[in-house]
Amino acid sequence: MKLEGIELRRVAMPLVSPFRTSFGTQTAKDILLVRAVTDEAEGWGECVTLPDPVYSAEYTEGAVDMLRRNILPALAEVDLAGAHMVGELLAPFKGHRMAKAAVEMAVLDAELRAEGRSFARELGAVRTQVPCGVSVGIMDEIPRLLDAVDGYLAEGYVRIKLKIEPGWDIDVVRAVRERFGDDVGLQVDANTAYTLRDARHLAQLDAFDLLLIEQPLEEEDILGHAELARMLRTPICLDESITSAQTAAQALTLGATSVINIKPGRVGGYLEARRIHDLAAAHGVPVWCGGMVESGLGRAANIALAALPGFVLPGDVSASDRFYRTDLTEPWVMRDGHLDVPQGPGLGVAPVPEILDELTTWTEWIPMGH
Ligand code: SMG
Ligand code: MG
Repeated sequence: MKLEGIELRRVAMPLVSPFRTSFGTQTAKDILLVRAVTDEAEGWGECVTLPDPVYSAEYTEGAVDMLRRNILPALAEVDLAGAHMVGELLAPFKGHRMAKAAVEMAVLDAELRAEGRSFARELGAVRTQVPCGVSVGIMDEIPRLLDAVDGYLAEGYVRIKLKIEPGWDIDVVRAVRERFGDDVGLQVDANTAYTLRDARHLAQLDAFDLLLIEQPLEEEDILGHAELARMLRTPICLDESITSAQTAAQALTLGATSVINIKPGRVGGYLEARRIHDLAAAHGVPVWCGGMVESGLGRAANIALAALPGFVLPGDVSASDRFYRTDLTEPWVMRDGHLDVPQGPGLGVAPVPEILDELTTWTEWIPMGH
């Protein structure tokens, strides 16, 4: 396989409704796509950065700069035999895992399409369908949230995740339990909004039999999470803190997390995501697939990943219409609370050309010949 060039492309995708988390409100996505063109096939990668460094240190303009300045020049220098080489080639550059992950995904897609193999097969999927969870944003008032949850349950989502922050937590969870009962799979995500001083407050969540509480404390506070874990019955699940298989191993050893949210972008790609899955499986620790409001491209790869055996909890893997009226690809449609794992070569889906053209705001072609 010979990499001929990489196209960077940004697409503007309006959200069906504002999505509010403890770090801000999103009303549209400005998605950075990476298209890898090889002599045999082309492949798509999706960068999951946000415009500002509010979820993690990365941000979209920074990713574009990194790709131009370091990542793509490093790949242009070698004969790239496949996606397995990308991580090692980029290891000299610290961090920037979302930018690295996007390129690795594009190269992997091109490679798999050329060979006629799917992401699911390559990663080790054991299921043909995955159950769908949905992440529900912070709202102005509880009745509106209850309506939203009601709608998602009616659509068939098998698990609800509530975004929380100080002032929007215990009462909200109580209201959801009172209205929808104890059988609904329910979990919460704080996106680092609390400190250890909130431990007794957060312990009130123990009354509601939640599947887990996601990332209550700061990204770097592994020991704080370990201490909090000893004070709560609700399992702690790290998201932001887990940036690699190495940090995952440390967090598990220290007792900071008993469940892991795996997001390929956050950890540098689907291959590192699989390593974390394998590590967690060896520890008997459940994992689930997180989401970053991906288009149909990133969603396809996430569905394939979520079909691995250790993904025993429903992920933030929802249908296209959870966020988008028009997706870049054919829409992902949920049936009976599940999505079908794509089986075609590579991602098994590609952007619809007319939709892609219409939503594109910028492109840049970077030749790779050497
Ligand atoms: O893609 O369904 C999705 C979003 C899931 O809540 C979600 N993601 O911290 O887990 C998380 C958040 C980060 C999203 S901000 C883009
Ligand atoms: Mg999270």
